[in-house]
Amino acid sequence: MFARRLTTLCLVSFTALTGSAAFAGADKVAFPENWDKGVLYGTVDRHDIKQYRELYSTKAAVDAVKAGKPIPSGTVLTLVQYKAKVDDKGNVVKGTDGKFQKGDLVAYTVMEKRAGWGTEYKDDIRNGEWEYQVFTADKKPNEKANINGCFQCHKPHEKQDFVISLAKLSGTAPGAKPVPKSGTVVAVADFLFGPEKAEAKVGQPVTWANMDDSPHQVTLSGPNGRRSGVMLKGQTETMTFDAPGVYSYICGLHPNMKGTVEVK
Ligand code: HEC
Ligand SMILES: [Cu+2]
Repeated sequence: MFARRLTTLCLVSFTALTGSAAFAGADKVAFPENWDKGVLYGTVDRHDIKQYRELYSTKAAVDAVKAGKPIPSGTVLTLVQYKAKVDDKGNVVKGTDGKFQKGDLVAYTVMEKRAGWGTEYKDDIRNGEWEYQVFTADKKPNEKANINGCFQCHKPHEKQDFVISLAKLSGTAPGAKPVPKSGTVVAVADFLFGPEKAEAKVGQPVTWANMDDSPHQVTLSGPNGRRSGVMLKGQTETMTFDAPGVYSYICGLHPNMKGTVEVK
């Protein structure tokens, strides 16, 4: 009890000292008791972290997005994380449909939008009217969760109201851009860039093509890291390089996905 109070005090004074945004807003998000009564609008096989995920939305949000309207106040999106089933060697066991299978429930990550929320955040971090929270398998808020990280990773998706899986929610995956006839092609499949070390010529296009159900986003390393658009399944993104060198990049959505392009 005492230790706990001490931690809280430390947190408070740390925040006061650094002046950084507090994420007390997470407390506004209650455990979504009826998450499984909502709409299951997508599942994700996360090859990178061996998880199976289910995405649930309140029905009003699905109806609004399908009708081309903004996501309404009161929307709750619940991403339920499960361990993927693995064999005794730790390899994922796929079902007859080729997809991951549900193992133990790991956590619930939740985002909730309400009119008037978010005003206390600075523009460089604010995610509109959304707040984020993580709940453990026994439905308690996870006090160790990095809520700042939620805001940072979802922030670049401002154009789609910070919802990364919006295309799944609306049931539309917009048409792919054609792959240029010249240049280098890198396939993105099972959370890997292939080839991981690609080669290209100065000024020639390098095209990434996403085969995964999960979205990916090429993000060049370095201070001014150029970002491609977010690629949904079947979509491509193209970049050209004006100077020779070895360019390393990661996926902006799954930072443990890495690749390089050697430009000659
Ligand atoms: C490294 C980037 C990253 C971070 C950090 C992150 N997310 Fe996400 N989030 C994603 C991606 C990518 C998806 C799309 C589904 C998938 O691939 O699992 C997603 C999807 C979601 C969704 C489903 C709705 C949507 O936007 O598609 C919720 C809810 C969510 N995240 C909550 C959180 C919470 C809460 C946190 C903080 C604890 C968090 N996220 C941190 C990348 C991130
Ligand atoms: Cu990715």
